[in-house]
Amino acid sequence: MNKNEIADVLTEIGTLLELKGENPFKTRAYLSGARVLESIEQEELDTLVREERLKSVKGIGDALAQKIGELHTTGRLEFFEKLKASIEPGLVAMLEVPGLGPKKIKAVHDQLGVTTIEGLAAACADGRVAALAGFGEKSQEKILAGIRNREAYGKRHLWWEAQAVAAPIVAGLRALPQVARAEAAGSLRRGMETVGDLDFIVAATDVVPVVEWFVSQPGVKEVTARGETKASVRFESGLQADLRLVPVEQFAFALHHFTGSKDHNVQMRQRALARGLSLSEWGLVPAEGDETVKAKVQSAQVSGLKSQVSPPASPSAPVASEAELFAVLGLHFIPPELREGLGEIEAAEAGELPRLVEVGDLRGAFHNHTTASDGRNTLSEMTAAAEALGWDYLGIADHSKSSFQAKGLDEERLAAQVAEIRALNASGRFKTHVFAGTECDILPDGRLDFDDAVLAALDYVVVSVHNVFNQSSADMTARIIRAIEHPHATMLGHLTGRLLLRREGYQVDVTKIVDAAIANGVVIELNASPWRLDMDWRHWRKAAGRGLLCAINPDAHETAGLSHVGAGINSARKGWLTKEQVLNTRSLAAVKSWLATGHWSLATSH
Ligand code: DGT
Ligand code: CA
Ligand code: CA
Ligand code: ZN
Repeated sequence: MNKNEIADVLTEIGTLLELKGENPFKTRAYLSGARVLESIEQEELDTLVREERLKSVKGIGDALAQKIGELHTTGRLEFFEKLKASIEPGLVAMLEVPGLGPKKIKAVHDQLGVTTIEGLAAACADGRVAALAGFGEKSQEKILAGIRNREAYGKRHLWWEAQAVAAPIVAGLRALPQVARAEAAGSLRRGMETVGDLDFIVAATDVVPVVEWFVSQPGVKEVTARGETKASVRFESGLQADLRLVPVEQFAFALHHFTGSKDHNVQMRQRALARGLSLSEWGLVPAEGDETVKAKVQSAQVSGLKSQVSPPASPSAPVASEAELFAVLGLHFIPPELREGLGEIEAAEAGELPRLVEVGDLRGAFHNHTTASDGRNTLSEMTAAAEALGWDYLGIADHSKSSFQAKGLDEERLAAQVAEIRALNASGRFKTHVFAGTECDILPDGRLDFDDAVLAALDYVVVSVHNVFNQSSADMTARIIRAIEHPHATMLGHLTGRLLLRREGYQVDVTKIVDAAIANGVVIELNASPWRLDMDWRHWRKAAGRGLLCAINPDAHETAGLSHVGAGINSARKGWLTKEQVLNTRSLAAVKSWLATGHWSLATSH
């Protein structure tokens, strides 16, 4: 295990011990152990473990050193496994409810005997929670609202997490000898920010072994359907997956149909009908006589499946790929990300589809954190990771002083970091150039967290809202616009502050903010963190069409987080963005000159 994974385990141990009511000194030792690990470099940790010198580190005692060593070497910890097994799963699940920490969970458990989220909801509903010391009406309301949100949000999953489940399944399916083609379809393939369920489409010569393989994947908790052309499973995470098996000549039609979206499919079918053709998941046949409908009547009873629909009797136009399917209907290939029924068919007909930005176009990114604020890897670790990705530049934008909970840097620490970055660049240690920036808090009145002279010493400035979210839309919009108008603002971070499936963003007037950004030559970031994807893809096409420049920023808090740009690319593509509309596709030289002059003059050129 690497140091961040070990730190995660230690943090979880601390939380679980607190849940059990252990001595606070003991629980705190794990949490501070986690912080210590985050602040040293991976190589240093490797050496300390190898030379058995972990105990010599301040804040790491005998017991902790032994556990870190075990995790580092084996990736497992018996103590942790036993601890997890000793706690009711319902209590652990409660940790996900906003407004509930380990102390409060222990209180409701000990005093009300509540062991499940359902039990907790009932205790809130009849007022027993409010009556407990340290709770009250307000806190009871918040817990109940948190439980309801969790139910609503629990039905969907982050694209990033769904992709991590889907990728090995697609690879595994393709490796089966009976499988000719396999693809993940649905919202996952369209790059939606959240995914309801997974949809796999497989062309196979022999279906039984494929279904067998699919339902016995690790993490499958329940097989909800199993037939000759379809199987469905539910994973432990709650995520569900459908597998559909088709003959190879139907593959392109099935893949297109189950990729969706529904709106796109409806428009495609209308287009086919206008040409006298009927398009379905099985094929493309003459519309007259409508074989498709007749065929639907015969339904096979297969165990676990409600009904089974057969393909049409008359042969479909042979179509070997989606590209051919689009071509038959007089369209250029429409990338899955654009298939939302938002004008992509018209653009494909006119030959006006954009050449969408790709991960390989990115040459760096601007908004990233280090251990100086709330990141978990040091400046040199982050730079090494950027270099390994082949990036020409990496922007470091740690938090500013008002974000004290994130160890925001004050003027003095910021100056030291800038000096460190300049020295690192001068040393020639890495091929990747590091830009010195800040993620500067936008104060409640729209002023920035640093004085002009401090900001002027930096290569660039990301401005973001991190507190006082409850302003009116008008006040929040004015606050953000004031920051955008600041002469030192380079880009706006996470426009709405939303956390997908966890927290709605604050209310803002997006159009007004986009206008202000364009007028001031300020970039708006597409925050690529899989939890954010903010500004939302639905705004980008129009905004970029009016001249707004985008930066796809991973907001990485550790080296692994740099790869989150992949999630940002999905959203950028859904927003019809091209390489030219994304600042961090430009060369180092172009970005340097843009930062030095460009965005100031852009304003006057409009
Ligand atoms: P999700 O799973 O909620 O994130 O969204 P999707 O888009 O993956 O939806 P899903 O899994 O229900 O179905 C996959 C695709 O199959 C969907 O995007 C379009 C197609 N599809 C499913 N049901 C219908 C339907 O009733 N009409 C049409 N036209 N297409 C459908
Ligand atoms: Ca789906
Ligand atoms: Ca589905
Ligand atoms: Zn931020």
